[in-house]
Amino acid sequence: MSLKEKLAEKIEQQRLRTAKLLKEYGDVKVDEVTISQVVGGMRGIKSMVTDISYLDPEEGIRFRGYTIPEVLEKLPKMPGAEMPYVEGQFYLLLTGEIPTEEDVQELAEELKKRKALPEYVKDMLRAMPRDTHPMTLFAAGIVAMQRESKFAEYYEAGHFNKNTAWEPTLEDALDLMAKLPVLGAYIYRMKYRGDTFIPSNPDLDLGGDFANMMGIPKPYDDVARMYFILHADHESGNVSAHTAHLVASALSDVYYSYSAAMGGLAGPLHGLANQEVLKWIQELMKNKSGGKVPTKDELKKFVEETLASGQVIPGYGHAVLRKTDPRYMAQREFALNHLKDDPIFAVVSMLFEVVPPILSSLGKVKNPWPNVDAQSGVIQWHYGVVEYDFYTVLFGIGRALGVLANLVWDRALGYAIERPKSVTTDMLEEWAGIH
Ligand code: FAM
Repeated sequence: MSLKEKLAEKIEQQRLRTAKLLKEYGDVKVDEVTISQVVGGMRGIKSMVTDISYLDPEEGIRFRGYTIPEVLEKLPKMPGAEMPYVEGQFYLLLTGEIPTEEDVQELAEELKKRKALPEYVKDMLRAMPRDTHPMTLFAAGIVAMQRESKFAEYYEAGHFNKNTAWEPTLEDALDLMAKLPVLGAYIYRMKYRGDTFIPSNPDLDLGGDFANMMGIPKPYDDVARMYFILHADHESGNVSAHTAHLVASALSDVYYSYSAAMGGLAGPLHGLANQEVLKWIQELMKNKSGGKVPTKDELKKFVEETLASGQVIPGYGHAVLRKTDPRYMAQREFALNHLKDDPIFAVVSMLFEVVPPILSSLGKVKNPWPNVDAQSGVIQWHYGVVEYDFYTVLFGIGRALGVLANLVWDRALGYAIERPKSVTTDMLEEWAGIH
């Protein structure tokens, strides 16, 4: 069964579930909302629905019900690879099923046909000042390709219909997913490697071809596969996923939606933490331990100094998670195999011992354990991707897997345009009994 046929079958079943909930149980209460949630970024309010991933505070992310160790174990791998095909993760997120090797090959072939980056995108990128931030180039490249949108064409032609709108959206999602690694690598080589574009190799899988276009030898292909799979999705309420969903709810196509999402991912509170970790460790090694791996006591002192100066320890803590992020553990396992002699990884490992007891002793930190970002920048640095600014682009390529799967389902289930209600401060004061 092709991916499209499989999706059509799943969508039909899911529509019945959603229709029943709406028709028979539409008045059932899901949550209550407090003033601190309304003022405080809507934190924790249950007000969105997605089946692509769910973040359990104790277990971490589950992709379509599977934990990270399960995903890494169950998804098909190519012979000789340590990490599964990225295409397999996309198939899982789209359909909810672990693909067979044949399913993966079919999707990989589909993506290969679609990966050519239009020449006008390259021309546009080259016309922009070379010191433009790579995320700006990335978002601009995505929105520039909006003219390719099959959904926009279908809508313009007056074909819009709630039953079929997911089909051109799937076409757009496949097109964009195929092109993002090419766009990312193009930006990297243009900006940081003297404008030496490496063409895509049509025989390679998504992760393998990304490593090829970046110009980085093995095992960077596995690093790319791991990075994209682990960053694929983190529920729908985070800034990038939510932005894409919101923009798409106006029936904007995936190009408009995903480029807007990248504006959110570029923000310091969202996509930048991995570079903060690296900067912080390198500052420690430069200023405190003469360029060498510090002793445990030196490290403890540095952690305490950072806290005393009012800064947070980057890479530690999480808004929802309450244990070590399984994405950290998966990357740590890889690093234990491949980065054993890397001095920065030695510090990362030592921090894993030193930081949690110190943060716990503060008594206010809800999660003293490391998050995904405590590890990912270090691995990129090890393989020569030393340009911090580029790390968010990598995140943006990976995050598309989940966000684009969500956008296909948004259309399939006919989710409404988002329009939460805002209130005034006077009203809050009145409800609080202040007036
Ligand atoms: N170091 C020092 N203090 C910390 C801390 C850390 N790593 N994590 C939390 N705290 C403090 C926090 O600042 C707050 O203090 P105040 O009450 O004085 O303001 C207190 O502990 C309670 O915070 P919380 O409820 O445990 O965490 P939040 O939900 O408010 O914030 C984070 C979550 C991720 C923003 C926070 O843990 C943090 O700033 N961590 C360091 C930066 C980081 O690693 N960000 C990446 C997050 C990553 F998962 C991602 O989204 N990419």
